Amino acid sequence: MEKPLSKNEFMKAEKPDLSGNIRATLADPTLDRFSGDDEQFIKFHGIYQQDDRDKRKTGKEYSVMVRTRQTGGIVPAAQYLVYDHLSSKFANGTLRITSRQTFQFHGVLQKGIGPLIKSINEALSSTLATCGDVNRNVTAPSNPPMDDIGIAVDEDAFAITRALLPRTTAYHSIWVDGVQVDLGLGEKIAKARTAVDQANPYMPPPADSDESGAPVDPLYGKTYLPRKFKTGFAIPPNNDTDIFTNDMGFVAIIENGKLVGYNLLVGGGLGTSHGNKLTYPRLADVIGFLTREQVVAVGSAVIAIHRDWGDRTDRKHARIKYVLQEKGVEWFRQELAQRLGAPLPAAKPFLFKGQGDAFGWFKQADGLWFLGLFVETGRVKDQGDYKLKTALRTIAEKFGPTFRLTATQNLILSDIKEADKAAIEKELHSHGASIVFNPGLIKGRGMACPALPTCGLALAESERIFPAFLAKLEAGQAAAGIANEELVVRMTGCPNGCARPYNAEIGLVGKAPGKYNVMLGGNREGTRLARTWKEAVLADDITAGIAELFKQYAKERKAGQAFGDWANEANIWTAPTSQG
Ligand code: SRM
Ligand code: SF4
Repeated sequence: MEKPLSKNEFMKAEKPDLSGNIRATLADPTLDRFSGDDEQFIKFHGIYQQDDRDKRKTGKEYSVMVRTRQTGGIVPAAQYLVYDHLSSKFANGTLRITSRQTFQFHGVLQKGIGPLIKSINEALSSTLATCGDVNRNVTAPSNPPMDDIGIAVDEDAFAITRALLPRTTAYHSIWVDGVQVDLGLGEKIAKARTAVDQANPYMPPPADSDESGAPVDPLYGKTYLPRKFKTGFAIPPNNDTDIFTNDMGFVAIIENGKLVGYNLLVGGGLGTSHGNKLTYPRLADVIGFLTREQVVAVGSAVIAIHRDWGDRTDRKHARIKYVLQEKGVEWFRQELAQRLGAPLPAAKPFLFKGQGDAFGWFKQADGLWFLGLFVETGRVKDQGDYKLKTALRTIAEKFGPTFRLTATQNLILSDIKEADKAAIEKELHSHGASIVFNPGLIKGRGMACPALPTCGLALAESERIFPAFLAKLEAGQAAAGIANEELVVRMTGCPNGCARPYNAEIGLVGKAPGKYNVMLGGNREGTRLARTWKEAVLADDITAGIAELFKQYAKERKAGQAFGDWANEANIWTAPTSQG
């Protein structure tokens, strides 16, 4: 018997413009939340309904999280200043850099959503399709282009971003035209709608129309994709975007100093559910080679394969990684060839040598400078004497650098004049943020997802306990005589994998309050999955257990061998292991 389609499929088919009842809910001042199908529709608009989980005992306090779109993590200073202002006015006062190079606003109340999203659009960004069954934010190397190659990769990332945006007009009609507020943001943002649309790199091209004149999305059709879809770009040897974990990846191929095209990767994805064997983390397969001119056509064809072949009956099993795994790479190559009219040539050789961000000052190719900054768990905030948010606002106002969000939740300030370097450093030091320059190689490589109190899916803490957890691991390293050696540690509050623990050297995956599955054996290059070493362990027991492993590693390792590479081969696996 054929399995029935999932509920979301009916919902999308009924309202293909994705408008739901959002307008009516916003217009009703008595409502403090979205309900029914709208909880799903708002995701396509970049909004997640949440409640403060610390307060559940006394009743639910609703708010939303809003996610922006920033291809390659690029945020001009003027846009950053608008975000800074909005985060204080409409959100919880913080800005959260995500593991896919975007910003999230948390704790936005119902009446603030309209002005917030309208302002984001007027600041020349968007929240359209940063969530939902569509292509999400496109990641790309966050270091400023050092040459023509970096510039070309950024251009291609923006080209595919626009091509894969859904063409619904409901988004702009609800949030941009439909919200009537004077935000008093002065000249920092363009006001005229047409000028904004023309200047906004995230404005989707117009939709097609059907026989009745109703708008139709030429790529996504009426029911969009079976599930979310993620695209990234990487320039070897640095795998800073963790390219193998994306549904679709473009790996730059450079010959004689020139970008000749990309290798196409398809079928990565990390989300799993505890106890559901149909779900597992998977790294992408290398499919073939394409030229720059083919990026949009090939990217659209891959999306169309997910659209047509992804599982629309079980949302837990609906990502394109399952199509690759179950139908095979050869099947995928042939399906793609059929859609493109010819097969892609064989992939070209490439090699990743590491990932992670560099901290401190670096000279750009154009003679200007960029500054890599550590942002603990991606949270830009003022807390006590640590006032990173104020420092960044002052720097943006005085020096106007381009902000670049990294896929490890850190920040780069770029396009800085030599003469401004000392003043920028002073600004950060005087706001108690000296750590941003030199976090060490364990904090600087680490990542944790938001988890509690905002994430409705969290089973355990993550962001809030991560700094203390890393401090204990650092103490374990010191006791083993390997202080401050590079180590990729990532933690999530549930098995969805938002901070990508499944290919870390040490990955912690929330299983229950206070307990985590411990994954070991991923590598620094991000090209190997970790395996479950122990299940449902208390956080304190994990640090004690790993401290013992550090001692064993210090004794046994070969020259230059990383912890993850050692763990993958060492005699430490007591039980049959699984991935996820
Ligand atoms: Fe994620 C759902 C946060 C990157 C896999 N993710 C969520 C939600 C929206 C929870 C929800 O559905 O109610 C989380 C919001 C928490 C909060 O309070 O902010 C959330 N995900 C995040 C972020 C903010 C984590 C971070 O530490 O930065 C990242 C935002 C990225 C962005 O800007 O677009 C984020 N999520 C990821 C990644 C990593 C990546 O893409 O590189 C993954 C693993 C890769 C993958 O997609 O397989 C990831 N998130 C998930 C999943 C599991 C999907 C699956 O296939 O099973 C969910 C749950 C779902 O979709 O049902 C999820
Ligand atoms: Fe929430 Fe789980 Fe993602 Fe963490 S990994 S943000 S707990 S969905």
